[in-house]
Amino acid sequence: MDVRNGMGLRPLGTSAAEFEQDLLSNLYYRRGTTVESASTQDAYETLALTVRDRLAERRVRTAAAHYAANPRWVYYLSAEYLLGKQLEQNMLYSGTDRIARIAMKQLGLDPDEVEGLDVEPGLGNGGLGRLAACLLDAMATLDIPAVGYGIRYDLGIFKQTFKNGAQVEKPDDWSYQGNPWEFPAPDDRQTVFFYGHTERDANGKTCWIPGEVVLGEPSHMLVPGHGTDTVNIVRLWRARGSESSFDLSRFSAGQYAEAVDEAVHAENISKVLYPDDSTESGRELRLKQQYFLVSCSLRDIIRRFRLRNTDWSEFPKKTVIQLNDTHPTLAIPELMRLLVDEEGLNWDLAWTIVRQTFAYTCHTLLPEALETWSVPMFERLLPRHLEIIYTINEHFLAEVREAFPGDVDRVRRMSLIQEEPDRRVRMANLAVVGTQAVNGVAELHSELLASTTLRDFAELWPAKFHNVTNGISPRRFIKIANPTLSSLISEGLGGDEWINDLDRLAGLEALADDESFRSRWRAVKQANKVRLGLGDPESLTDVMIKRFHEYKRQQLKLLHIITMYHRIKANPGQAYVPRTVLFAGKAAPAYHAAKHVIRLINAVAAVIDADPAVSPYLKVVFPPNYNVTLGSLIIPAADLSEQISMAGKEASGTGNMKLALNGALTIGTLDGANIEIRDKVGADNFFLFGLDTPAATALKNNGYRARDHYDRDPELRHALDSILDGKFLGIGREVGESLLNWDEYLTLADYRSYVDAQDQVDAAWQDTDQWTRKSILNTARSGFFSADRTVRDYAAGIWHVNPVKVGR
Ligand code: 7GP
Repeated sequence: MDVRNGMGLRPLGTSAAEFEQDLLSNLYYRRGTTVESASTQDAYETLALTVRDRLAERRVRTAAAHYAANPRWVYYLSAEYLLGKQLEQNMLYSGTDRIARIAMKQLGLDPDEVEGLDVEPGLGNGGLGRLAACLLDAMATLDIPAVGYGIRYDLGIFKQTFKNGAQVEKPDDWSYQGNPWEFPAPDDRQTVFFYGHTERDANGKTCWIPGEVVLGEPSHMLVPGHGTDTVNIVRLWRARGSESSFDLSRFSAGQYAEAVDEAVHAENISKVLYPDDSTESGRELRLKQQYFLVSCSLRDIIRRFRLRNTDWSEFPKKTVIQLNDTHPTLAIPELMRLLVDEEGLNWDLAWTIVRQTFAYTCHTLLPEALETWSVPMFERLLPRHLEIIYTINEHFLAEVREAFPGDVDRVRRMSLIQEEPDRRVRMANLAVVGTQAVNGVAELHSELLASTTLRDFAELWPAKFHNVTNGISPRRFIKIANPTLSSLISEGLGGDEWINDLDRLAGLEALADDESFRSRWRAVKQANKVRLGLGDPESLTDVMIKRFHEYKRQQLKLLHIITMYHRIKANPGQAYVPRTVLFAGKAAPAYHAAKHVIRLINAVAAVIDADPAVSPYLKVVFPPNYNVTLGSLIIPAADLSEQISMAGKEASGTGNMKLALNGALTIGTLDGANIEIRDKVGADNFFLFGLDTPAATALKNNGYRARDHYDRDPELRHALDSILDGKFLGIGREVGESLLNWDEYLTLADYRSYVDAQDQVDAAWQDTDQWTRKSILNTARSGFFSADRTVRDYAAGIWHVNPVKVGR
């Protein structure tokens, strides 16, 4: 079914000459200029539109095929998406990468300069946001009918800069030049209510009389599949004041600020992404954002359902809504409200529908990262939702009491409402109660969720708990990020089918013992280091790229660096394995402990750099503003991947997968997906160190004293003392004190084991052939970590959805 032809449109050409014609025509009609007078920005926007046109055609066909199939849909609700730059990906997926470059050159444009203007929309913080993007990519690639819903933040994750080595945040006005990838859909705008009170009418029906009205305006970006015609969408909502929010009379009276007060207030909802990762911010505006996302998205989901269906009992058969952590959990009481208050369904039927519709993914184990909202604030903002949550809680606690008679403490722990020390709504509890499936994101994480964080719930409903180990997009994180390695792999495997079938990488195992293949593998790695701008390509590139958080233990890596520094200072004449340690990552602006670590890293880097006895062997670099774009440059250049969190704290990690896939060897603890990576790549090809979860838990329970390790280990003492004595430009005393006196994450307990493992890394590095062999085996055995496998697991175990093929 060619929808385009059916509409009398000419098909877009697939030759460079036709692409060139379309570029010229878009430049003329959409930018109103010509090649002679076009700015680079004009050229970029035009290129983006010309590529987008090719995908728009597939999008139209996809929508038609989905409409005809009336399938079960996956709706992915996420407060965050880290989509990465769109241009290169969309050129690859639309098959225009080659012709687009030829066409640009024909027109006298510099493709690199033009493509350089593409901007990364930083609408997320870290792992959770990037996972959402990888899952959307895989869903489209696997032809699963899906829509991602999110918020179109005006300002994305802050831009990180360094001033005197300290993190300084700058706003990220990512779309101030516009965003050519976006399709506005003003017709589908929604009305969202806040505040007010509830009333009961004569029939006992409840209604909510809101106190504030805000509009949600959607736009969407295309989410193409790779090697298929499916193009799904991610729909993002932007808050607007309602028509009445502009006060003309005040404006006429010269009260300009007051005149737009209400509109500004409304628009603030989608103004900025909360720059938190695993810590709760506790601000009313954040709760407002969450409800805004949920309210707009649910109304849109229902609008879409009604296009083909009438009967509410069909709703869960046609709809699965995946909650990306607890941020969109208000969808549960909101759907209850829509069904009971607005649609007139009885409570029990509505509750059955709701529970069957939702599923919840948890991304953390840190208790402080489990969201709760103060009851008085919640009640002010969402009075009807609080009533609904109370009713859900009543029914639910009755169920608990029946299952565990007399267990008052259990009831207190499981309640949706925390009573002490203050009354708060527990979003994770609500998410478990209101869904049909709950999953963790790696095997260990899912086990720990069921045995610790969510234990009471797993005891009540064991069958509800699942594991779905995270995965990453092979398109973005090897094919696009590492083109030279991808070509070498395709050559080695005799084709590029591996990109959509990552288990085929296993075919590389046979080549790990081939000397000429190994030397080409090494040459690619070295070229990637040069591309990144690292000085000596022979130097071991040791990378730690992730958000700054104490549990991830950048401070442990730092202690190792200081130890290397001291060893070289003590024995300057010896031959050391040259290392370049690369850190990248942001700290939440209010997370002072993490910011102190950043500052100390920069100070240590400067001291080492200024020391000619050490700098030939050791270099510490810390490029600012880690994001998907920078990650895609660093990952292909890495030899060693640092995954050194305290065991039992990292839910999964996904950077660990990206690095292993690109041939970096991991040094890591038995935490998150590290365990599965080690199982797959083999213990010989992984540097293991540190306490495991049971040992770490036992140590903490038995009264851990960091100082004992300091007293016992002279190298550790030397490293810590140098921090405490201010040897690094006087920076970092807070870091040293906190490690010595408290050390929440057992850094000192794992120090010796870590440093010893790093010595093994040095030894292994000196056998170049063996190292390269291990590197190849890491890639060959990483197929499991494709997001395609992750999506298949969700589809089979939780979503029960089937692909819909888009016809030509
Ligand atoms: C992260 C986890 O820390 C990381 O281990 C995991 O790989 C990733 O999610 C994807 O599942 N969590 C977040 O980014 C986050 O913001 C808040 O968690 C609950």
